[in-house]
Amino acid sequence: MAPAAEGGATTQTPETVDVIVVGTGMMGLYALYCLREREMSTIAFEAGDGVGGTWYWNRYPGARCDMESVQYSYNFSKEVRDEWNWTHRYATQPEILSYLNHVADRFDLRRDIRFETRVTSAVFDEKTHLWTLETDRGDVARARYCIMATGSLSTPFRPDFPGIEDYQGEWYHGGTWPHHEVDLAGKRVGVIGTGSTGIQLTTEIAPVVKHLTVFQRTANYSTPARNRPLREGELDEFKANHAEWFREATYSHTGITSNPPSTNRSAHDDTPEERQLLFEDRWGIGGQPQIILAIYNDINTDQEANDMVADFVRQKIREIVDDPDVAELLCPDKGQPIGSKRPPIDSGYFEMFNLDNVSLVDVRSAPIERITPTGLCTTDDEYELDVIIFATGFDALTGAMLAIDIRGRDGVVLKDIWAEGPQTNLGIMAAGLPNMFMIHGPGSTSVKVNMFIGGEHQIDWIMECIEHLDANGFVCIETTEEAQADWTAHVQEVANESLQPVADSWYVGANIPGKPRVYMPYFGGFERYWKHCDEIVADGYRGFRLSRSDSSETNPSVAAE
Ligand code: NA7
Repeated sequence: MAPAAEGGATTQTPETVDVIVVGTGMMGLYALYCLREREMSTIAFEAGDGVGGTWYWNRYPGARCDMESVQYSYNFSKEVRDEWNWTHRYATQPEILSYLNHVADRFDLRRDIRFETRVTSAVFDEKTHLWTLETDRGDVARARYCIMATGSLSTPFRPDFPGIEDYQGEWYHGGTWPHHEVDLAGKRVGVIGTGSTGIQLTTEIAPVVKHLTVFQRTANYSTPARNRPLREGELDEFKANHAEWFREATYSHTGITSNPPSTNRSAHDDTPEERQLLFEDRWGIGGQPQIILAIYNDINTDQEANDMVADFVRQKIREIVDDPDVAELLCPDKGQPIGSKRPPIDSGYFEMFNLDNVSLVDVRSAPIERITPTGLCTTDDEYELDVIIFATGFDALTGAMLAIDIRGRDGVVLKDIWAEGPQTNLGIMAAGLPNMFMIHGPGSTSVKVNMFIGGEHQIDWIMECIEHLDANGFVCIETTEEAQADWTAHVQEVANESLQPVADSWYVGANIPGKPRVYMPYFGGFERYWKHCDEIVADGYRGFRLSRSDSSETNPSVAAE
């Protein structure tokens, strides 16, 4: 224990390691594994009392992944693949959390992890080229490199409705669901929000609650998950053909393969009758959103093509929901292209509105004003509720990084440089923050690509980069402002070629009051992204400044710019 200085402050010498990893979700764990393989010293800080990140926190009833379990898995270890057997086409949260725990145990990763410890600040020292991180438990640790595996959807957002402190019922947020059993049976439950969380959760709890009131601000295009146990042989076949699958996924836009795949033609190439047949067929197959959203190759870019699919989903909603007024409310507006908000998949969501104990309240026309001691008030009515569940989403992609006081070279403060929206190079580094790497950062493929494939690729890139620096006597890598500006502009350009930025989604930060409206993920596709990353390396880390300890030498490719 370090001696206490006069006045009670400690003069503790911070422990110094090669790399600090922040967060031990899917990618924090993989980063730890890679560092262990390279015999680099490391500490990981984790806010939860267990590993798993998103899958640790989001333990609300019905939580499930909307990507096929076999594809939503690590690729780096054949052993893990061989020994782990997914049970369903789409895995539940507990199953995914068990998988991540299994990986942590298998590679003995826990011994480097400090649980229940949240990083509060990270400050770069230009003289020593070390980052100093502090935590809410008083840890002070230094490292040559930081890997910020802080998650894309890890900062829960709860609207600031007045009155919550006087509410006498129970309230929960999907993203911080308690570990203990929550008994909703026989209760009047209100769920605010109809994103993926709200859709999964309401469908699961509707049969047990006394009454469920769904407070909807924006209707959502949800399509059937048609989840089922994996068929005999299906898993073995996937494992046996993993290499081919991996190649196909790597050369794809999303890092995901779909069966059936896209027709690879325009929606305009088919007659209305042909389209209808195809839509009906895909609706019957169901599954991950691509099954329907990628039927044609212009759904994401051509408003008319998009309308064709959107109209079909609206037609389905009207067929399923008995009450025509409720059906109309559940139909998304024409101005919201399908796929421009994250598309949910469901297991009977629209059917749920035919139950007698379920009602839908439109809080777009009459917004929620306040929480009362016994429920909540909208501008035109009052609702008595025993339980309120906030399924109101997350401060996506930038929230977790901005929650840490990050200060880089020349006193650069991340909050200031991202005040008008995030700026990064490749979504991996931000100017002014040398040796700090982000996983799934804004400007990377992140949430638009299979997050295992995309994240593993980024970590492999970072490992190669650190090896390159160490092997060549460099102590620092930092993106140049110019390269960052170019990449950030490219991210916007690519998004603007599509319908992605049209809706008020968390992709553009529209769900968080006051957040700058900027399309944050990279929508150029995985193949284009990793090829670009490779080219940068092949060009001697083009756009990055590499320096030695006396700052005498910089990357020749930067000097030549
Ligand atoms: P989402 O998709 O951001 O959904 C949040 C929902 O909460 C959405 O329907 C919002 O309506 C609603 N919301 C937010 N604030 C309010 C207020 N003030 N009043 C009423 N309704 C509100 O979060 P999820 O947790 O469902 O899903 C996040 C991702 O996790 C998901 O996309 C998958 O990638 C997995 P809005 O649409 O903004 O009008």
